[in-house]
Amino acid sequence: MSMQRSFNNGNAPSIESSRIAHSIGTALDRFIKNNQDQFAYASGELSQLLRDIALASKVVNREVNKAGLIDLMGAVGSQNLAGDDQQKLDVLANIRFTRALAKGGEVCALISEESDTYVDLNNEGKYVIAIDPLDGSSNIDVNVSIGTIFSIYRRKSPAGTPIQPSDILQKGSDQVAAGYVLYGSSTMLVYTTGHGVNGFTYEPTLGEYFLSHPQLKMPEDGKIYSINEGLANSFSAPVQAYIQYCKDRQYTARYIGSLVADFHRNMLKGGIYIYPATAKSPNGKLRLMYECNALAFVAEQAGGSATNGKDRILDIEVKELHQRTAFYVGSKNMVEKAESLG
Ligand code: AFP
Repeated sequence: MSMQRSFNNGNAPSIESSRIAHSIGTALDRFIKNNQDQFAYASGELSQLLRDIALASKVVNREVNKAGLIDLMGAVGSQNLAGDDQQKLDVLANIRFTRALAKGGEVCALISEESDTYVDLNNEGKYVIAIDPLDGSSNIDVNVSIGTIFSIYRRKSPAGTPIQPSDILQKGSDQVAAGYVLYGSSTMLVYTTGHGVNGFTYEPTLGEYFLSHPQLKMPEDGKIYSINEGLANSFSAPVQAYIQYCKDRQYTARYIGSLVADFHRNMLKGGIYIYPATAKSPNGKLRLMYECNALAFVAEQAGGSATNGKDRILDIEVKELHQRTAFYVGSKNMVEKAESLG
């Protein structure tokens, strides 16, 4: 068959090329380039920053995939500020992302779960990033899905001047982009720049992310609830009432203990993830700056909702880097129902 026939350039072909070779979709690089003019400050730096994150995630993905083979499982023997045992892969992922962002030069300050204070990168950089380099680390050693979560802000002070608290402690509603990487049965990068949510699946033999989930929408309702029910005795009465509400309707309980994985499933299928205040964590367990804000932005952009059980997550004032919050995120109607019992 001639090239002309198979690619439909001339007369109508009898066999379409798409039936012989499935289209593999738009590569992430091309997608970012094609959509660059959507950004308020379209100078190309935010595009480059997204590429840096994608590149670092590919390196982390490689390491996650061979963790069992090269002694990357297990704890380092230290704890991060939140008191969690640091795993080798936590530390490694933090190094990979920090290095990639430092090299890129677009970021002036990095806030990470793994660092007590923010890290100065390039003072000329126009962006601030908050990142959980490897979330769900208790799942590393047992080959269960884990993720990376990131939020990107534009700095408020002029580039080249000393970084101010107002550059660092920005509200979720100030995010210019946010997303996550899910290291699961396949690896996906999902992000938003405030113009909907797009998901890209990693093709390891080509070493590239391809658009697989354009303009993701979260179902308005769902039948999946994700909560650590083992802690139920210390949940407030309204949270217990909502769990009972789910049970009365025979909803499905699904809880991985990796926020990214639970969130991603609920976004695709319709569901709610709740991590409420508990006796052990009276302000909630999850971190506002590098876990909740990013997913709240993605959720809202996909038509979902994210609150602390009362207030919108993106409106919460940030007072400290490692601030915790209760987190209700998922299908709009489910979050509303859970809140209505409060
Ligand atoms: P780690 O990264 O320390 O494992 O924390 C994971 C996490 O922040 C989030 O991804 C999970 O949904 C949640 O904590 C699990 O917490 P519980 O183990 O208390 O249910």
